[in-house]
Amino acid sequence: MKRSEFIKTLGLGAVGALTSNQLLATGLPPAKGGGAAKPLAVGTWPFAEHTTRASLEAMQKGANALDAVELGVKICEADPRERSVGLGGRPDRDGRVTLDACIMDHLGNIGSVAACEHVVHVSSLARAVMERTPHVMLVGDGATQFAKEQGFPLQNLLVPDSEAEWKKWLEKAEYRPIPNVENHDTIGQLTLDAEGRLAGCCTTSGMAFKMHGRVGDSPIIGAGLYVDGEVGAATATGHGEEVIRTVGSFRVVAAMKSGRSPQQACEDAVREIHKLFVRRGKPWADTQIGFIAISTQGEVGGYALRPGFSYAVASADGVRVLAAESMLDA
Ligand code: SD4
Repeated sequence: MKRSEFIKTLGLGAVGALTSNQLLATGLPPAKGGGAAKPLAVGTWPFAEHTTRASLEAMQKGANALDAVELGVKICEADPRERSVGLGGRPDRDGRVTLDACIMDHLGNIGSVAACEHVVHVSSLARAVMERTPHVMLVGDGATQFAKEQGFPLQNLLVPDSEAEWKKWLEKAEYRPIPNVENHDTIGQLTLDAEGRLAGCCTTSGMAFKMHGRVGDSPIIGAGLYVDGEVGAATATGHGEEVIRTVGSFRVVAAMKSGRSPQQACEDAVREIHKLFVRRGKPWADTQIGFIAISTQGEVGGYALRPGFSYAVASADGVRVLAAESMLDA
């Protein structure tokens, strides 16, 4: 099935219809400074071209940032061809697909689920934790139980292609993340609506063939995602352990609060991660980290440890997929 047909099956036909007259440029330098007009949506990796476009369209029709960000990432979660998010995500080393997600709005409302099985739309489940419980995070069986109580459909998330890959992996059973290849599909998306409200959501199946129960940065507020309604928002992708170690997304937003641009703040955070690799004497050859950020003024930033990271920016100017600048050459 073509992607535009797939999007239509989700009831988002207008999203596909816009494609022909939108600008898609690959390999452009990242947008720096100079805020885009509101509304604005930014998301990690090339598939965010579709998810940010959907979010943008929704906001252009009056949706708020929170509804728009959830609507966008759900497209990716439902797509079985995206192999690190939602349905079709790669399993852990025991063959179980466990998903991580979190969501945050401009007021500091947060919700998160981690190591959650059998639920496609963990972004919506994270939002349900935020809006319908006194807690901010549910994990494992508790998250699935809550999903069931809330009427979320439960299903097998392991698609045949992922199962085949896992079986092949079992032949060697070597856990060695390969940047931009094996683990490149976490979606972190940030939205700024017409009223100036920010929201963000991060959703993933995490590192492929991880230990069962492993939780990455993506559902951890401050690590995989952070939103400050008066400053800006940031989200991360890549090697989650390193992002948690540095409280990466909070670090980016905190730097913006102290006057750094989104671009500078993303660069600072990547450099800090690299500095800790050096200080701890740990190798960084097999790792990738990427951050994206937006300010309340609509400025956009994106930066990575090494080449290969890209992100989509959707605004009234069109939808562009940008190759992020990186700290290392390779
Ligand atoms: C994790 N940060 O689970 C996620 C993986 C990822 O691009 O983002 N890959 O560590």
